Amino acid sequence: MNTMPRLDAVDPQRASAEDYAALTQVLERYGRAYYVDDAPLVPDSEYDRLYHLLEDIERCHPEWVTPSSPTQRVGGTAAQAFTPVTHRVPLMSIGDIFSGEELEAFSARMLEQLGSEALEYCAEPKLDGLAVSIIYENGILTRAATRGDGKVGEDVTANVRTIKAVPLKLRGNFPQLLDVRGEVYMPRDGFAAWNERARASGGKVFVNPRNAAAGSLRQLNPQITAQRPLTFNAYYIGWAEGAELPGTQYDRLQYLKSLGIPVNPLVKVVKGLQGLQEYYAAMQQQRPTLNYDIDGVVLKVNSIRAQERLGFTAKVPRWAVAYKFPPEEMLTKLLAVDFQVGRTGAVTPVARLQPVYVGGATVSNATLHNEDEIRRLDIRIGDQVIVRRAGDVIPQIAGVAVDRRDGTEQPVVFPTVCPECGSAIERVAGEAAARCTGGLICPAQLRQSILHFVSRDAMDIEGFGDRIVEELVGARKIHSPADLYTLSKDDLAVLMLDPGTPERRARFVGAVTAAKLIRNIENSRQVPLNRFIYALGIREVGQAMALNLAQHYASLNDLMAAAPGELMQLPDVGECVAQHIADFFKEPHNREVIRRLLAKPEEDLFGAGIELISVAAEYASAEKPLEGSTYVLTGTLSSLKRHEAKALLQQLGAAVAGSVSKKTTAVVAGEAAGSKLAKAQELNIPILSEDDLLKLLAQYDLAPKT
Ligand code: 5U1
Repeated sequence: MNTMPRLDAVDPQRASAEDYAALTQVLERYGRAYYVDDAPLVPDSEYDRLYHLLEDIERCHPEWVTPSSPTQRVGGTAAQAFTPVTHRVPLMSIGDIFSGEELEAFSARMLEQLGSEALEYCAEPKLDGLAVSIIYENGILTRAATRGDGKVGEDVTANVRTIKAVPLKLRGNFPQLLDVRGEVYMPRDGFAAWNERARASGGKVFVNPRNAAAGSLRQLNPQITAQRPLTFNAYYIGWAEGAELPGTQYDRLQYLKSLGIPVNPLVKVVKGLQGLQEYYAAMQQQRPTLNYDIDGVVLKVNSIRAQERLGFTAKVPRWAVAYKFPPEEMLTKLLAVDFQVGRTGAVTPVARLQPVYVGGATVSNATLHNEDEIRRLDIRIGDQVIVRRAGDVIPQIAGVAVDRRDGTEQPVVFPTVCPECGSAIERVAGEAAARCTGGLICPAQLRQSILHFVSRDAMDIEGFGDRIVEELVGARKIHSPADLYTLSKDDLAVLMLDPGTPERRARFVGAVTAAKLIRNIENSRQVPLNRFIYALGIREVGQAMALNLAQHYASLNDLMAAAPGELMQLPDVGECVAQHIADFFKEPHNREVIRRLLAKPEEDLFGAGIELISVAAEYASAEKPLEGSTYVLTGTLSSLKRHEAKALLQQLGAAVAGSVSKKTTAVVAGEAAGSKLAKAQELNIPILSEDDLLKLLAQYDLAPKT
């Protein structure tokens, strides 16, 4: 079964000819899968690692190297289905570097050979797409070709013509003949939307935007390519006739822009080693906020005269390097799959991984979402899996390196009973999630319900984190959210007196903390109806739905008495959510918890004494001056909480969305705003500061009092 040699263990100096041949074959297979089939078997980082191992072996044994070695060609071979195109000037690849030391060596090399001319560089983001050459004759696009092996590529003219970012006709002072090189790529939002649709319709789901771009460009039917959200950035002039070109790389890019050809806006001229280092750091920081994947920066000597003096090696220019970021995808071993039970009983499989450094953090867990995802990935315990982590995004398993299997891998068995309470696990037809049927007798569901109840957008009771809630549920001090309100300092003191093992000691609650917790609980007793409804954790009732319900019903009793048919008369209430709401309030246990939450302590020993503030009257009478507009909130606001800002905007009739699109009226950006702010800038959507928002609210007497 296992055709792989122990490649992890190969020492280049001791490698046998057999190891070398096997490694060559593996790289050829991976290369074909990547370049020709657009279906990579391993992450790029793994390919790079094996490629560098092959280079090391070849340095020790030059006598083994043949012209067909993967190191002896620039890219992949041209596919048969497209007409081959011989590039007039080869499409070069570019030398990679991975460390600060290699950058210093590059800068020192340039300084040594060019003196002061080497001080100025054109620094560019390295887009993770597909390199193409596009030819314009007398300003008209006449041919586009992929890189192929650098000398011969594939004619993809019909497909490239469908990319709206690529002009079919140049404007301005264009040369008679222009061969422009650049990257075709798929923006992240387009990629996400494409995959979402593909998942829903059972179509082809792409592994990453690069693959999506490559797969789309290599469609034989240009009508299919036209439907894919591809775009293009130029980065080099390969050849030009009949025009005097500017003397620097940066000015040439600006010249291309003047012809109507898109160039990346983050391109910049920087000075010296420090400038190169700062640019790399800035791009690394910006990387998660961009709407496209970049895998490093390209650093080019800016002066074309200096570039010409340095020339090329057999494979790459001497005047440029690609300084790559740490990989966002890595291979690691799947050690086990655990099953976590959430607030509504949904059972989520979680992959336990051999810790691996990826996307700037060590990852040892990744969600597997649900049973269907396990089937889709055909993942097995013991597999080498591709872990992907980009920016702050939760790590995902992007795929399995199937060819690494040796037959010892074990299938993942989805449990039929809850791992926490032993109740049956059920899967409702048409739903992706499997659910534990234990309700609040299940400690996992109880813990999650309590955490939801105390959370910021619900009852906002500070200080009840995972650990304390786990202790209280484990010690049977809490059986429902109502029990929070009858907790005494003594209940918390039990935890103080019994710290137990060193692990439990970390959960020790001090006297001051205990007093603070009790105070926080007391302070939560007065709450707007919408937040209380949200806190109950009814399935599919998020903050917006809770507000919708609270605006309509003057009291909780009215809502509790509503039948599904009545609920469905409200805006945005569908059959499913109406049924969930009615089911929730019909359940005797839930009715009892609500009764206790609202009972006055002086009348009921176990009453929590929560007072609900009706919002219906206030909302019903208010004018809706922002009706029809959509706002997006991002970053941290200092004078009011995000949910408060949201509720106030909604009160004025605005919709508040979670993501930025062309339909967004404005984005309110607080401290440390990230990708939503970047997207707004890209789409030219007005951006409001916190101050602007307060001024807007103040116009309607809604600004919070300070
Ligand atoms: N941004 C950028 N990417 N990229 C890739 N510039 C750039 N230049 C390249 C390549 C292969 O090659 C030139 C140095 C010829």
